[in-house]
Amino acid sequence: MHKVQTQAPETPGRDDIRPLMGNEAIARGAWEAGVKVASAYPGTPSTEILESLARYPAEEISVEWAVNEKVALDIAIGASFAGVRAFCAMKHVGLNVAADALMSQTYIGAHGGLVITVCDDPGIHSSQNEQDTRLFARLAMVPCLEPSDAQEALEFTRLAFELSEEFDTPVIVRSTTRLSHTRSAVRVGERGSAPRKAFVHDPAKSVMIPSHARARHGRLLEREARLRERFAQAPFARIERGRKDIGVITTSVAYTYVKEVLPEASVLKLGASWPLPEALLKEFAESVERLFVVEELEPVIEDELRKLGLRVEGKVWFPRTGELSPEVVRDGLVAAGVLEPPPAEEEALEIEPLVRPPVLCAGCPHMSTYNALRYLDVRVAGDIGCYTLAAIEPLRAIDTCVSMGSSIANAIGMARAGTAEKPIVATIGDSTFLHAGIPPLIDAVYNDVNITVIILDNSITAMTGGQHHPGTGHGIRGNKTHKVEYEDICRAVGVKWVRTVDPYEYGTLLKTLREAVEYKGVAVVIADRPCVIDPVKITGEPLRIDSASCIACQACMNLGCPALTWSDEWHEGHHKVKIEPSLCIGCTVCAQVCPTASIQPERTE
Ligand SMILES: Cc1ncc(C[n+]2csc(CCOP(=O)(O)OP(=O)(O)O)c2C)c(N)n1
Repeated sequence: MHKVQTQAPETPGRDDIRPLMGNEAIARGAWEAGVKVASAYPGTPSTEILESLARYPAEEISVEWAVNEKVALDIAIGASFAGVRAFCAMKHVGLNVAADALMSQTYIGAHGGLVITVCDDPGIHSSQNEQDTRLFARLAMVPCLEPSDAQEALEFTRLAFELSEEFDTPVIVRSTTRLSHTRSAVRVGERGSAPRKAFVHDPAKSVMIPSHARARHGRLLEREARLRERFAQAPFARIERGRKDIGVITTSVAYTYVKEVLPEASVLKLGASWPLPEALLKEFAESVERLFVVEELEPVIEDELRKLGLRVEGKVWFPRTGELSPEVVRDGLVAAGVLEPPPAEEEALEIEPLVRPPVLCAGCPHMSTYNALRYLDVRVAGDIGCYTLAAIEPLRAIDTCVSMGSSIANAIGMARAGTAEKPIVATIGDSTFLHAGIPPLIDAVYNDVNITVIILDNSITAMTGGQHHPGTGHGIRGNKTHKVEYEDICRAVGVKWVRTVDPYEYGTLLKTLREAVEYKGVAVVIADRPCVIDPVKITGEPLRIDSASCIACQACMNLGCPALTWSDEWHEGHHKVKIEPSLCIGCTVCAQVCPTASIQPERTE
């Protein structure tokens, strides 16, 4: 009988089966592989991987949040040079940040096993795009493993370390939101003891100057050829013979959809999507009459098959954007004439879930800053974090948002364009500022640009669920560590005008922001107030609105606080407002913007 556990014991038995999320399984696989150093920067859907690894004993594994993904990868690379197994995790766009290191390290290879888990987000559940990491793997000529469920996520991660050492290469394990966040039964194993190797002084391999790099490029091609052969073997390739007239090549979670929708087809399940086992692809293609490829996002496998001169049907039936699902795969196969359309009454039963629009939390300290910016009528270059929600109703206070850390340099560009009809402000969260905001701040000072930068310091990485960063003074295991001071950083890079304000003090905030935008040069305002999910949050009395004196001006509503809702009462044709006491945290910002002093603590009644 298999044991099903909800809590992870430290020493698992042989038949130890646990309900693990894909991300927990990846962490488990890395731990079982004997990984010694793990680093990551949070990003949905990858964040829980490092959080899970941090639950293993500190004596076994060093687990730390890095300041950004490039730093995370470089730390893992350093540990690999030093001869231990090293791991880093990131979301797909994190690989853009880490790409520079990856593109060189692929030439260098791996001494201690070097594994990078990258979690893609097809369907854009919580990202700025839905790029396909498999294309990156191909560009970097780095093997890319694609588990289809949590069990494979564990096993492939463990195997990735072996591949990395055997083939002298970094290895990417690609997950997706669906896999990372789905929980299923996973058989776990013991922690293996990976050998620690001595540092090898080999500049021709480890120092990428042109003469060394030229020689290494050729080695990559040899490595690619050897990997192709390996990826034709189990567990990276499996043929499941079925109908001869229909064959499907598939990978990752798409495999499970194919099995659900078309269980009778012949299937070639690939566990690695780069480099592809050409001979096996050909052999399978020739063994079936009609060949389909079902893959999420880009036609990576399909293009490879075409290059081999094979007839294949893929993106003509299955979308290149968004997430696949059994329904989407079935629709494609219906359109292709392989399946009959489902009976009409079955379709009538399909219920579309109601999508709840995202909102800032009640009492979120970002609200007052954006409310004040709207009042000041400025051009706002935004950035990525919870505060990006200020772009939508009712705040509508952000004009642009590109990628993490873009805001300050975007503001510089707007100022340099010379067409600004309004003062230019960049808003950036504390984690984002540390991630990629410091170089553009240096640039703004260096080039003497006239912009205001607002650092929204809520002492947490809120967007991804509340992780520590160098500005919180704590590490991933809750350990106390050095806390970065933003004022010191700003002054150190030459900013002359720096002020810190509490965004819950609306009057002071507004006055400070006005002074900042009037200042000629780089002005920095640090809006310092812990996030409402932070343990040191404010817990004031909930407020209430005195309906008799409320004149329905709705100034409080412009804050976008979800604790404020419409009341059933009216004033001169306009809705009055009420406060939901179970949501209100008593921040008092709404009371401060109320012109009739109608908002008071609940207890005064
Ligand atoms: C390159 C990259 N890495 C990670 C993420 C995921 N992510 C989005 S915003 C964010 C940080 C948010 O923290 P902060 O700037 O402090 O703002 P807050 O959400 O706390 O308001 C992260 C990690 C991303 N979108 N892009």
